[in-house]
Amino acid sequence: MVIYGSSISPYVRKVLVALYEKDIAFEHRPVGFHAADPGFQAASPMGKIPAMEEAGYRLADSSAILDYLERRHPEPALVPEDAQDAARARWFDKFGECELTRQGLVPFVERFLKPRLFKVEGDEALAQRTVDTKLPPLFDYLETQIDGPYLVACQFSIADIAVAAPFHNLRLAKVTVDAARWPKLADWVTATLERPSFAAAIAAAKS
Ligand SMILES: N[C@@H](CCC(=O)N[C@@H](CS)C(=O)NCC(=O)O)C(=O)O
Repeated sequence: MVIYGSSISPYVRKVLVALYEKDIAFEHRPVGFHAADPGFQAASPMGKIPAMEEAGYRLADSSAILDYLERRHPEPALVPEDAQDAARARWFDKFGECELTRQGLVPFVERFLKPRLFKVEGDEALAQRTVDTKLPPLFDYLETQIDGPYLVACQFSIADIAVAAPFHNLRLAKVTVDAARWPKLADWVTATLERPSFAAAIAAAKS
């Protein structure tokens, strides 16, 4: 299996974490979005990362890839068995993408990506405004949802993967979770990003 996409992307990180959790062998091609690589272009119609290819089967989108991995390699399960828990895990996958990553990428792009990668000045006012006004309501919500080591049921799942993934980008943007204001969230983020699967995915981005 070939996985396309730099793991600096939270969406690529989701896929790498699932692969490590399930102990699936893969070849990683850490291309950027819209890369010229023909294999990547064939796998990702919109040029977004991540994408994958396995024996001629091509797929883009982190959630779609996670679904594929779950069906092909059911153990250990990353989607709970119970119908309500499974749907709730999917909700957190959506929340992770549509709310948290969408907002979290703003300070990441302005403070990290633009100056470090694109060598242009970021919009610090926009970054700070997002940190001050857009992220706190999302952190408030998560604080009410955490009651133990995992977001859903008694197992590590796609919910934990999708919600924790953007927090590494937030760290790179010097955004931390204030433990005095969001104690459960702060602990959960620390513990989840320390899992071996997340540590390996984060190390892949550094190299
Ligand atoms: N829904 C997609 C989102 C992927 C995505 O937006 N990736 C970003 C990188 S973090 C990208 O490729 N952006 C390029 C673009 O939007 O054209 C997924 O979950 O994989």
